[in-house]
Amino acid sequence: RGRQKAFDTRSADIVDRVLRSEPIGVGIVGGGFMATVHSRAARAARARLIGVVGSSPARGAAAAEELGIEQAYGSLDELLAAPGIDVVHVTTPNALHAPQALAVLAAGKHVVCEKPLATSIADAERLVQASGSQVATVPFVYRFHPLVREARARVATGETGRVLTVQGSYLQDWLLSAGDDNWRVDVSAGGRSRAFADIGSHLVDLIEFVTGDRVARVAASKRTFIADRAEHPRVETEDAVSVALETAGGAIGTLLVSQLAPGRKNRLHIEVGGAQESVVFDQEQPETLWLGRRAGSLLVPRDSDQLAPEAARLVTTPAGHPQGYQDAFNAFVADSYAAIGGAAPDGLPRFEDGLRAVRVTEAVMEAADSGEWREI
Ligand code: SOE
Repeated sequence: RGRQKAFDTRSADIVDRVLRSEPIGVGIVGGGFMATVHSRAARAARARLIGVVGSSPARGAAAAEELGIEQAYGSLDELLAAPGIDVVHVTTPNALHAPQALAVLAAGKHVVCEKPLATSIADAERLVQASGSQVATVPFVYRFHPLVREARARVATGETGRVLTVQGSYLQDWLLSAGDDNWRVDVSAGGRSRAFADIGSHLVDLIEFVTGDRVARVAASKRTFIADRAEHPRVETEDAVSVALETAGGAIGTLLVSQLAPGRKNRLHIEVGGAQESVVFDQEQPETLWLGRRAGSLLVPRDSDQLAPEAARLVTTPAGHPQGYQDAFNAFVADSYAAIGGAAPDGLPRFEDGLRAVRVTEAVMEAADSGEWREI
Protein backbone atom coordinates (compact mmCIF):
# COMPACT_ATOMS: atom_id res chain seq x y z
CA ARG A 1 0.00 0.00 0.00
CA GLY A 2 2.74 2.40 1.08
CA ARG A 3 4.74 1.76 -2.09
CA GLN A 4 1.65 2.06 -4.26
CA LYS A 5 0.74 5.31 -2.45
CA ALA A 6 4.30 6.56 -2.88
CA PHE A 7 4.23 5.54 -6.52
CA ASP A 8 0.91 7.26 -7.17
CA THR A 9 2.49 10.46 -5.91
CA ARG A 10 5.60 9.79 -7.97
CA SER A 11 3.63 9.14 -11.14
CA ALA A 12 1.65 12.33 -10.62
CA ASP A 13 4.98 14.19 -10.40
CA ILE A 14 6.18 12.49 -13.59
CA VAL A 15 2.99 13.21 -15.51
CA ASP A 16 3.10 16.76 -14.22
CA ARG A 17 6.70 17.15 -15.37
CA VAL A 18 5.94 15.64 -18.76
CA LEU A 19 2.91 17.89 -19.18
CA ARG A 20 5.12 20.84 -18.24
CA SER A 21 7.35 19.30 -20.94
CA GLU A 22 10.28 18.99 -18.59
CA PRO A 23 12.53 16.28 -19.97
CA ILE A 24 11.98 12.76 -18.66
CA GLY A 25 14.94 11.64 -16.49
CA VAL A 26 16.63 8.52 -17.87
CA GLY A 27 19.03 5.96 -16.40
CA ILE A 28 20.70 3.20 -18.41
CA VAL A 29 22.04 -0.10 -17.07
CA GLY A 30 24.66 -1.62 -19.35
CA GLY A 31 27.33 -0.05 -21.51
CA GLY A 32 27.38 -2.19 -24.65
CA PHE A 33 26.02 -1.87 -28.20
CA MET A 34 22.36 -1.81 -27.16
CA ALA A 35 23.05 0.86 -24.51
CA THR A 36 24.25 3.05 -27.39
CA VAL A 37 21.05 2.39 -29.37
CA HIS A 38 18.86 3.10 -26.32
CA SER A 39 20.76 6.30 -25.45
CA ARG A 40 20.38 7.64 -29.00
CA ALA A 41 16.63 6.97 -28.86
CA ALA A 42 16.32 8.64 -25.43
CA ARG A 43 18.18 11.69 -26.74
CA ALA A 44 15.93 11.78 -29.82
CA ALA A 45 12.97 11.91 -27.40
CA ARG A 46 14.64 14.94 -25.75
CA ALA A 47 15.06 13.08 -22.48
CA ARG A 48 17.69 13.99 -19.89
CA LEU A 49 20.32 11.21 -19.69
CA ILE A 50 21.13 11.37 -16.00
CA GLY A 51 23.06 8.19 -15.18
CA VAL A 52 24.59 4.95 -16.40
CA VAL A 53 25.81 1.80 -14.66
CA GLY A 54 28.42 -0.31 -16.46
CA SER A 55 29.72 -3.84 -15.85
CA SER A 56 32.60 -2.17 -13.95
CA PRO A 57 33.28 1.37 -12.68
CA ALA A 58 35.73 1.84 -15.56
CA ARG A 59 33.22 0.59 -18.13
CA GLY A 60 30.55 2.81 -16.59
CA ALA A 61 32.77 5.89 -16.77
CA ALA A 62 33.66 5.09 -20.39
CA ALA A 63 29.98 4.65 -21.28
CA ALA A 64 29.07 7.98 -19.64
CA GLU A 65 31.77 9.64 -21.71
CA GLU A 66 30.90 7.88 -25.00
CA LEU A 67 27.13 8.26 -24.66
CA GLY A 68 27.08 11.80 -23.24
CA ILE A 69 25.39 10.70 -20.01
CA GLU A 70 25.71 13.07 -17.04
CA GLN A 71 27.17 10.61 -14.50
CA ALA A 72 28.35 7.03 -14.05
CA TYR A 73 27.08 5.23 -10.93
CA GLY A 74 28.73 2.32 -9.13
CA SER A 75 25.57 0.22 -8.84
CA LEU A 76 21.93 0.01 -9.90
CA ASP A 77 20.86 0.90 -6.36
CA GLU A 78 22.89 4.11 -6.51
CA LEU A 79 21.40 4.93 -9.92
CA LEU A 80 17.87 4.32 -8.61
CA ALA A 81 18.55 6.69 -5.70
CA ALA A 82 19.73 9.46 -8.02
CA PRO A 83 17.37 12.46 -8.15
CA GLY A 84 15.24 12.92 -11.27
CA ILE A 85 15.29 9.35 -12.58
CA ASP A 86 11.86 8.52 -14.03
CA VAL A 87 12.68 5.52 -16.24
CA VAL A 88 15.52 3.02 -16.45
CA HIS A 89 16.58 1.18 -19.61
CA VAL A 90 17.93 -2.33 -18.90
CA THR A 91 20.38 -3.28 -21.67
CA THR A 92 22.54 -5.88 -19.90
CA PRO A 93 22.94 -9.61 -20.73
CA ASN A 94 19.69 -11.59 -20.66
CA ALA A 95 20.20 -13.35 -17.30
CA LEU A 96 20.39 -9.94 -15.54
CA HIS A 97 17.14 -8.59 -16.97
CA ALA A 98 14.79 -10.08 -14.34
CA PRO A 99 16.64 -9.04 -11.16
CA GLN A 100 17.45 -5.60 -12.54
CA ALA A 101 13.98 -4.85 -13.95
CA LEU A 102 12.42 -6.05 -10.67
CA ALA A 103 14.67 -3.65 -8.72
CA VAL A 104 13.69 -0.78 -11.03
CA LEU A 105 9.98 -1.51 -10.56
CA ALA A 106 10.39 -1.91 -6.78
CA ALA A 107 11.93 1.59 -6.74
CA GLY A 108 8.72 2.95 -8.34
CA LYS A 109 10.36 3.76 -11.67
CA HIS A 110 9.18 2.96 -15.19
CA VAL A 111 11.29 0.47 -17.15
CA VAL A 112 12.32 -0.31 -20.72
CA CYS A 113 13.87 -3.80 -20.67
CA GLU A 114 15.70 -5.40 -23.60
CA LYS A 115 14.37 -8.66 -24.97
CA PRO A 116 14.28 -11.46 -24.10
CA LEU A 117 12.47 -10.11 -21.05
CA ALA A 118 13.79 -13.03 -18.99
CA THR A 119 15.45 -16.42 -19.44
CA SER A 120 12.52 -18.33 -17.89
CA ILE A 121 8.74 -18.16 -18.04
CA ALA A 122 8.57 -17.91 -14.24
CA ASP A 123 10.81 -14.83 -14.19
CA ALA A 124 8.88 -13.22 -17.05
CA GLU A 125 5.59 -13.84 -15.21
CA ARG A 126 7.09 -12.29 -12.07
CA LEU A 127 8.04 -9.18 -14.06
CA VAL A 128 4.55 -8.81 -15.53
CA GLN A 129 3.03 -9.10 -12.07
CA ALA A 130 5.51 -6.58 -10.64
CA SER A 131 4.91 -4.01 -13.41
CA GLY A 132 1.63 -2.96 -11.82
CA SER A 133 0.59 0.47 -13.11
CA GLN A 134 4.10 1.49 -14.11
CA VAL A 135 5.07 1.67 -17.79
CA ALA A 136 7.11 -1.43 -18.61
CA THR A 137 8.01 -1.95 -22.27
CA VAL A 138 10.15 -4.30 -24.40
CA PRO A 139 11.78 -3.20 -27.71
CA PHE A 140 9.99 -5.25 -30.35
CA VAL A 141 10.85 -2.26 -32.49
CA TYR A 142 10.03 -3.69 -35.94
CA ARG A 143 6.39 -2.98 -35.08
CA PHE A 144 7.28 0.70 -35.53
CA HIS A 145 8.17 0.62 -39.23
CA PRO A 146 5.37 2.60 -40.92
CA LEU A 147 4.79 -0.11 -43.52
CA VAL A 148 4.50 -2.78 -40.83
CA ARG A 149 1.60 -0.68 -39.51
CA GLU A 150 0.21 -0.53 -43.07
CA ALA A 151 0.47 -4.33 -43.35
CA ARG A 152 -1.29 -4.74 -40.00
CA ALA A 153 -4.05 -2.35 -41.08
CA ARG A 154 -4.61 -4.22 -44.36
CA VAL A 155 -5.12 -7.49 -42.47
CA ALA A 156 -7.30 -5.85 -39.81
CA THR A 157 -9.56 -4.14 -42.38
CA GLY A 158 -9.98 -7.33 -44.42
CA GLU A 159 -8.12 -6.15 -47.56
CA THR A 160 -5.68 -9.06 -47.26
CA GLY A 161 -8.44 -11.55 -46.65
CA ARG A 162 -8.33 -14.46 -44.23
CA VAL A 163 -4.72 -15.34 -43.35
CA LEU A 164 -3.98 -18.76 -44.82
CA THR A 165 -0.18 -19.01 -44.63
CA VAL A 166 2.70 -17.18 -43.02
CA GLN A 167 6.38 -17.51 -43.65
CA GLY A 168 9.27 -15.62 -42.20
CA SER A 169 12.98 -15.54 -41.61
CA TYR A 170 15.42 -13.56 -39.54
CA LEU A 171 18.97 -14.02 -40.82
CA GLN A 172 22.27 -12.58 -39.58
CA ASP A 173 25.92 -13.54 -40.05
CA TRP A 174 27.75 -12.03 -37.08
CA LEU A 175 28.42 -15.48 -35.52
CA LEU A 176 29.38 -17.21 -38.79
CA SER A 177 32.90 -18.21 -37.79
CA ALA A 178 34.39 -19.97 -34.76
CA GLY A 179 36.35 -16.80 -34.01
CA ASP A 180 33.08 -14.88 -33.50
CA ASP A 181 31.84 -14.92 -29.91
CA ASN A 182 29.51 -13.09 -27.55
CA TRP A 183 27.93 -13.42 -24.10
CA ARG A 184 24.74 -14.67 -25.83
CA VAL A 185 26.60 -17.92 -26.66
CA ASP A 186 26.90 -18.68 -22.93
CA VAL A 187 23.86 -20.36 -21.34
CA SER A 188 24.57 -18.71 -17.96
CA ALA A 189 24.51 -15.17 -19.44
CA GLY A 190 22.09 -15.56 -22.33
CA GLY A 191 19.79 -18.41 -21.32
CA ARG A 192 19.30 -21.84 -22.91
CA SER A 193 18.13 -20.40 -26.26
CA ARG A 194 20.37 -17.97 -28.18
CA ALA A 195 19.29 -17.41 -31.80
CA PHE A 196 15.56 -17.90 -31.25
CA ALA A 197 15.37 -15.98 -27.95
CA ASP A 198 17.39 -13.14 -29.47
CA ILE A 199 15.84 -12.71 -32.93
CA GLY A 200 13.22 -15.43 -33.41
CA SER A 201 11.28 -13.56 -30.73
CA HIS A 202 11.18 -10.48 -33.01
CA LEU A 203 10.01 -12.62 -35.93
CA VAL A 204 7.10 -14.23 -34.08
CA ASP A 205 6.13 -10.92 -32.44
CA LEU A 206 6.03 -9.28 -35.88
CA ILE A 207 3.93 -12.07 -37.45
CA GLU A 208 1.42 -12.00 -34.56
CA PHE A 209 1.36 -8.17 -34.59
CA VAL A 210 0.66 -7.96 -38.35
CA THR A 211 -1.83 -10.84 -38.58
CA GLY A 212 -3.59 -10.38 -35.24
CA ASP A 213 -3.36 -14.19 -35.03
CA ARG A 214 -1.46 -16.27 -32.45
CA VAL A 215 0.99 -19.11 -32.99
CA ALA A 216 -0.75 -22.07 -31.32
CA ARG A 217 1.42 -25.15 -32.13
CA VAL A 218 5.05 -25.55 -33.20
CA ALA A 219 7.39 -28.27 -34.41
CA ALA A 220 11.05 -27.34 -34.62
CA SER A 221 14.63 -28.31 -35.39
CA LYS A 222 17.66 -26.51 -34.02
CA ARG A 223 21.39 -26.77 -34.71
CA THR A 224 24.62 -25.72 -33.07
CA PHE A 225 26.88 -25.81 -36.13
CA ILE A 226 29.92 -24.40 -34.30
CA ALA A 227 30.46 -26.24 -31.02
CA ASP A 228 33.81 -24.65 -30.16
CA ARG A 229 34.09 -20.87 -30.19
CA ALA A 230 36.87 -18.46 -29.20
CA GLU A 231 35.79 -18.12 -25.54
CA HIS A 232 33.28 -21.00 -25.37
CA PRO A 233 34.81 -24.43 -26.10
CA ARG A 234 31.55 -26.35 -25.61
CA VAL A 235 28.67 -24.33 -27.06
CA GLU A 236 25.19 -25.51 -26.02
CA THR A 237 23.09 -22.67 -27.48
CA GLU A 238 21.68 -22.86 -31.01
CA ASP A 239 22.99 -21.12 -34.13
CA ALA A 240 19.86 -21.74 -36.19
CA VAL A 241 16.25 -22.89 -35.77
CA SER A 242 13.58 -23.96 -38.26
CA VAL A 243 9.94 -24.00 -37.18
CA ALA A 244 6.70 -25.36 -38.62
CA LEU A 245 3.71 -23.63 -37.08
CA GLU A 246 -0.09 -23.63 -36.91
CA THR A 247 -2.01 -20.58 -35.72
CA ALA A 248 -5.13 -20.27 -33.59
CA GLY A 249 -6.86 -18.85 -36.68
CA GLY A 250 -6.11 -21.99 -38.71
CA ALA A 251 -3.17 -20.73 -40.75
CA ILE A 252 0.04 -22.69 -41.23
CA GLY A 253 3.56 -21.51 -41.81
CA THR A 254 7.31 -21.85 -41.57
CA LEU A 255 10.11 -19.84 -39.96
CA LEU A 256 13.91 -19.87 -40.29
CA VAL A 257 16.18 -18.12 -37.78
CA SER A 258 19.96 -18.14 -38.22
CA GLN A 259 22.93 -16.13 -37.00
CA LEU A 260 25.18 -17.94 -39.54
CA ALA A 261 23.68 -16.70 -42.83
CA PRO A 262 26.53 -15.16 -44.89
CA GLY A 263 25.82 -11.64 -46.15
CA ARG A 264 22.66 -11.21 -44.08
CA LYS A 265 23.31 -8.44 -41.52
CA ASN A 266 19.87 -8.03 -40.01
CA ARG A 267 17.42 -9.44 -42.54
CA LEU A 268 13.96 -9.83 -41.11
CA HIS A 269 11.40 -10.87 -43.74
CA ILE A 270 7.75 -11.90 -43.46
CA GLU A 271 5.24 -12.97 -46.11
CA VAL A 272 1.58 -13.20 -45.16
CA GLY A 273 -0.54 -15.17 -47.62
CA GLY A 274 -4.13 -13.96 -47.41
CA ALA A 275 -7.16 -15.14 -49.35
CA GLN A 276 -7.12 -11.84 -51.32
CA GLU A 277 -3.47 -10.75 -51.36
CA SER A 278 0.04 -11.48 -50.20
CA VAL A 279 1.77 -8.90 -48.03
CA VAL A 280 5.57 -8.91 -47.82
CA PHE A 281 7.75 -6.83 -45.46
CA ASP A 282 11.56 -6.98 -45.83
CA GLN A 283 13.59 -5.17 -43.18
CA GLU A 284 16.42 -4.69 -45.69
CA GLN A 285 13.98 -2.59 -47.79
CA PRO A 286 11.77 -1.13 -45.04
CA GLU A 287 10.50 1.69 -47.24
CA THR A 288 8.52 -0.72 -49.45
CA LEU A 289 5.71 -3.17 -48.84
CA TRP A 290 5.13 -5.70 -51.66
CA LEU A 291 1.49 -6.62 -52.30
CA GLY A 292 0.64 -9.49 -54.59
CA ARG A 293 -2.75 -10.38 -56.11
CA ARG A 294 -3.69 -13.11 -58.55
CA ALA A 295 -4.02 -11.81 -62.08
CA GLY A 296 -5.32 -14.16 -64.74
CA SER A 297 -4.37 -17.81 -64.91
CA LEU A 298 -0.94 -19.24 -64.31
CA LEU A 299 0.98 -18.60 -67.54
CA VAL A 300 4.12 -20.37 -68.64
CA PRO A 301 6.16 -17.19 -68.64
CA ARG A 302 8.41 -16.54 -71.60
CA ASP A 303 10.06 -14.22 -69.13
CA SER A 304 9.45 -13.25 -65.53
CA ASP A 305 7.86 -9.90 -66.47
CA GLN A 306 4.73 -11.64 -67.77
CA LEU A 307 3.52 -12.40 -64.22
CA ALA A 308 4.78 -9.39 -62.31
CA PRO A 309 3.27 -6.03 -63.28
CA GLU A 310 -0.47 -6.60 -63.02
CA ALA A 311 -0.11 -9.05 -60.13
CA ALA A 312 1.92 -6.99 -57.73
CA ARG A 313 2.49 -3.47 -56.56
CA LEU A 314 4.64 -1.74 -54.06
CA VAL A 315 3.45 0.56 -51.35
CA THR A 316 6.20 2.98 -50.49
CA THR A 317 6.50 5.53 -47.74
CA PRO A 318 6.68 9.21 -48.65
CA ALA A 319 10.18 10.16 -49.79
CA GLY A 320 12.42 11.21 -46.97
CA HIS A 321 10.43 9.41 -44.31
CA PRO A 322 13.19 7.75 -42.26
CA GLN A 323 13.05 3.99 -42.22
CA GLY A 324 16.16 2.63 -40.49
CA TYR A 325 16.53 0.44 -37.45
CA GLN A 326 17.41 3.38 -35.21
CA ASP A 327 14.34 5.27 -36.48
CA ALA A 328 12.11 2.37 -35.48
CA PHE A 329 13.90 2.25 -32.12
CA ASN A 330 13.39 6.00 -31.64
CA ALA A 331 9.66 5.62 -32.32
CA PHE A 332 9.44 2.80 -29.77
CA VAL A 333 11.17 4.87 -27.06
CA ALA A 334 9.11 7.97 -27.87
CA ASP A 335 5.92 5.92 -27.45
CA SER A 336 7.24 4.42 -24.20
CA TYR A 337 7.82 7.94 -22.84
CA ALA A 338 4.43 9.09 -24.13
CA ALA A 339 2.89 6.24 -22.13
CA ILE A 340 4.78 7.50 -19.06
CA GLY A 341 3.14 10.84 -19.75
CA GLY A 342 -0.24 9.16 -19.62
CA ALA A 343 -0.86 8.43 -23.32
CA ALA A 344 -1.94 4.98 -24.58
CA PRO A 345 0.03 4.50 -27.84
CA ASP A 346 -1.33 1.78 -30.16
CA GLY A 347 0.87 -1.30 -30.52
CA LEU A 348 3.35 -0.44 -27.76
CA PRO A 349 5.09 -3.73 -26.81
CA ARG A 350 4.81 -4.17 -23.06
CA PHE A 351 6.03 -6.76 -20.54
CA GLU A 352 3.03 -8.93 -21.43
CA ASP A 353 4.43 -9.14 -24.97
CA GLY A 354 7.85 -9.96 -23.55
CA LEU A 355 6.29 -12.80 -21.53
CA ARG A 356 4.54 -14.03 -24.70
CA ALA A 357 7.89 -14.18 -26.52
CA VAL A 358 9.48 -16.17 -23.67
CA ARG A 359 6.57 -18.66 -23.80
CA VAL A 360 6.96 -19.08 -27.58
CA THR A 361 10.74 -19.51 -27.25
CA GLU A 362 10.31 -22.13 -24.53
CA ALA A 363 7.82 -24.08 -26.68
CA VAL A 364 10.14 -23.96 -29.71
CA MET A 365 13.06 -25.24 -27.63
CA GLU A 366 10.93 -28.05 -26.15
CA ALA A 367 9.65 -29.00 -29.62
CA ALA A 368 13.20 -29.12 -30.99
CA ASP A 369 14.46 -31.16 -28.02
CA SER A 370 11.54 -33.64 -28.14
CA GLY A 371 10.96 -33.85 -31.88
CA GLU A 372 7.24 -33.45 -31.09
CA TRP A 373 4.69 -30.70 -31.70
CA ARG A 374 4.25 -28.34 -28.73
CA GLU A 375 1.15 -26.33 -27.87
CA ILE A 376 1.61 -22.70 -26.79
C1 SOE B 1 21.70 -9.05 -32.14
O1 SOE B 1 21.19 -10.22 -32.67
C2 SOE B 1 20.67 -7.93 -32.22
O2 SOE B 1 21.27 -6.78 -31.69
C3 SOE B 1 19.43 -8.24 -31.39
O3 SOE B 1 19.75 -8.43 -30.01
C4 SOE B 1 18.42 -7.10 -31.55
O4 SOE B 1 17.24 -7.34 -30.78
C5 SOE B 1 18.06 -7.01 -33.03
O5 SOE B 1 17.07 -6.00 -33.25
C6 SOE B 1 19.30 -6.71 -33.84
O6 SOE B 1 20.31 -7.73 -33.60
